[in-house]
Amino acid sequence: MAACQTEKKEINFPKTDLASAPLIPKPIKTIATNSAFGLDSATVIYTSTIDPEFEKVGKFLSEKIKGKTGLELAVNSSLDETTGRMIYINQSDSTDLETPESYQLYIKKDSILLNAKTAAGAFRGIQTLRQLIPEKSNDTLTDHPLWVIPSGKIIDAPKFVHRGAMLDVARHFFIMDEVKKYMDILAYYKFNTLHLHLSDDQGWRIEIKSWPKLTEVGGATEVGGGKGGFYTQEEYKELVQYAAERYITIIPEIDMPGHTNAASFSYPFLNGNGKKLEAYTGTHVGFSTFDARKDTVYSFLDDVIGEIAAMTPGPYFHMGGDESHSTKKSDYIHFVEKVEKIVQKHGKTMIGWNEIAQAKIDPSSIAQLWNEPHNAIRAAENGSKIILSPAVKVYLDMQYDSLTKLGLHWAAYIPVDEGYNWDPETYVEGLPKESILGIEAPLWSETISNSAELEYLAFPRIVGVAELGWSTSENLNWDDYKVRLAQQAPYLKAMNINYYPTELVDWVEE
Ligand code: TNX
Repeated sequence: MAACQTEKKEINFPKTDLASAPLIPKPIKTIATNSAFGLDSATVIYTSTIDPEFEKVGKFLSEKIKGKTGLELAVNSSLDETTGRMIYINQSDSTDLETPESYQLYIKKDSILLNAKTAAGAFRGIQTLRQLIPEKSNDTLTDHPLWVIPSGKIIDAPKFVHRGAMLDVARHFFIMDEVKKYMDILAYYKFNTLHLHLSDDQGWRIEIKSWPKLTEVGGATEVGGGKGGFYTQEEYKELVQYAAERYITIIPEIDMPGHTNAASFSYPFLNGNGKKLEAYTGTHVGFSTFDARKDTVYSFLDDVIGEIAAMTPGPYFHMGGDESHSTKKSDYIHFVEKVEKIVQKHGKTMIGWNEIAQAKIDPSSIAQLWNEPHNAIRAAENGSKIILSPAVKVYLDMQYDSLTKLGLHWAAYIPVDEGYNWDPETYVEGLPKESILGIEAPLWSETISNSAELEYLAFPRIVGVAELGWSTSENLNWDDYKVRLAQQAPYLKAMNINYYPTELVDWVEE
């Protein structure tokens, strides 16, 4: 590492207050020291180099700083940089860093030190730093533009290990760039999981080489009669890679035994409802089912799950399992237990919607609560972890109110404050805190088909979900949050995010 010295000329910063910076999610602890770090073209970034991932995090930061300010900051430059201030991203073994995603940020006049145990922790930490860089530079303090970052100390760690968003690419297909854009913003707010709902009655969206008609036939439809679409295996791998660069895990979901019309329409032997198959482009649920008593259905699923598992480095495979209203209960239970074995055989942990708790699932399998607390509690009693996605609070496809155009309202209207004003740790009575893996916000796509529509429903509510998943219960407070949310407007606008400008928030104009 090159030696770094203070810039000769002292800058007289106006008094700053790190503690009132509009950070989302709110860190555990922030201590302001009322001075500032001046980010400018002479600033350099250094990182620990033992784990090469740290250097990648440094490069990611450099790129984002360039995008926001135009500054091009060198990362681990071998030149002897003696004039600039330094941002150092350090791999630390400090026992204060309790989780892999914990980080500490020390901002002083001449240096910024980011400590993390893992590159994932460093990555979460640089999001905080990005949020602290003002949109505009200050041109009056010195003879060149300076971005003033308030000084102080931030100690931070996530509340939940699982902080997710789900995107339904089955009802309407979303192209790669749309999914990537969503991931960019998720990363900025410290999400670590993207669950892709890859199949449903209206479409099958992932290429399976051993069963090509799934996409040739099942991929060609969507709600409303549009042309649908699908990801080739190469494209899916690209999404997985894009996610990994943001320390986001992709969870692939193939929904079954219900929600399977597109699959059965492609390969009719799968069908278990005895009815004539047609392509489906409406929005009803609960009419389709696989045949849970046919061996060939399980050989098919072995291929499908095997191919998807092989392309998915993350530990999970989601088998859906919701709303199988046309499957006999005994068949449903048999099916879930069979599929769980296949998922495990391919080295993955199974996740399913809360209905799977009716079966005798392995304690390692995970139940995702959406509508039946009793099934979540039952799964937890069996030793399973629970992902919280209660429809009345975090379904991003619910309308904000009766006047907002996009979305549904079968569960509730969810205004921005109501989506924020609940405590995931105490929400489900009788569910012990230790059983909660985390929180996830699903976005079903019956009424949306492009980024602008996706964003209108997701933003700003998903930003609140980020805070619910990360920040301690004591730090959750709507009045405090809404002031910070208002200050996200310049970022959301810069990212060209079509957010819903709720009147509950006094949005900052810039
Ligand atoms: C329920 S939530 C569903 C989805 C729909 C959604 C619409 C769940 C596990 N199933 O199939 O798209 O409602 O809000």
